[in-house]
Amino acid sequence: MTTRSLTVAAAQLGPVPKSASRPDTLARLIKLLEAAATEGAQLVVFPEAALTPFFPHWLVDDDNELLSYYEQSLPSPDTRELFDAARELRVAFVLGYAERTDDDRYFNTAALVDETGDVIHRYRKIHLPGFQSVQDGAPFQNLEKRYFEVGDLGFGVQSWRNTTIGLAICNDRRWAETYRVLALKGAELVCLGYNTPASTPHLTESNDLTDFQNHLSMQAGAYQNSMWVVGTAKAGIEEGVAQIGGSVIIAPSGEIIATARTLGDELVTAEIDLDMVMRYRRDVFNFEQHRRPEHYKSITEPHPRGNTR
Ligand code: ING
Repeated sequence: MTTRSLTVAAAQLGPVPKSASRPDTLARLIKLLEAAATEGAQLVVFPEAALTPFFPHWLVDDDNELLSYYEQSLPSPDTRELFDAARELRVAFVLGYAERTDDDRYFNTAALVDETGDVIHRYRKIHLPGFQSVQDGAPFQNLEKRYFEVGDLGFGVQSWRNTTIGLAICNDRRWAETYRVLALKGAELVCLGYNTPASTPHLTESNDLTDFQNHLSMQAGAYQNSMWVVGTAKAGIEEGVAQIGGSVIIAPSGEIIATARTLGDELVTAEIDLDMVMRYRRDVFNFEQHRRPEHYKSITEPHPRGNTR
């Protein structure tokens, strides 16, 4: 029996400066897409906020500037060329971008676009880190709670070719529920992008562990849910904020099978065996045979002694 293999690529981006025009940035994405197609990739995963600088890192007090960071449709005139290139190359892709809906709601969104250029699935980021208001004295901000609403689509999955894909975005990858909900819905491959500062002003204790905790989160999620995970960074120093790279392709075993080595535009490609998902779900994380949610009692019941002594 032939194994179900798929060639995937993490298309890591270096910084996208405020000074870059959309066509300039789109040209970088198209170049990565073409390189991925040359390497036989069938699915390319771009980072979170791939089309713009990660603008939650500062207070945008000019409304026109703020609105300029959102896409009102996908494809939009600014992204049409990427969709055309994908259709010509017959490569599917995941694109992270800031979404403005027709009724003026704002989300941190990722879209799955198939090899014909159709948007077949969309996810809106649920775990928004950071703050609603400016943190005085901080060298940079995280104002995602100011610029985005909490995603209202839940964690959905999408059948594509002979597999099932789930999407997540950045901070979602740190939460166990992200992977578990997607796995319970049948996802075999989770695609996510991230913009992660190498050091975060209000998280000083973990700042030496940023790279470790980046991979730890995704490796744990992949292993504990028997899923492939592709995590793609927007890396490098973007508008003064040093962001980590470390884009990866992680197997259901939890092993990192490919990783980025630079902080710039870099393609990380691998052929993955989708049937490894089924083997781990048969032998180790067999939810039906071994998982006992009915015995966990209510997960909201506080411990009688309370969880802080
Ligand atoms: N960025 C960061 C992330 O979750 C962060 C915020 C950094 C949270 C370090 C915790 C620790 O990777 C986004 N955009 O979510």
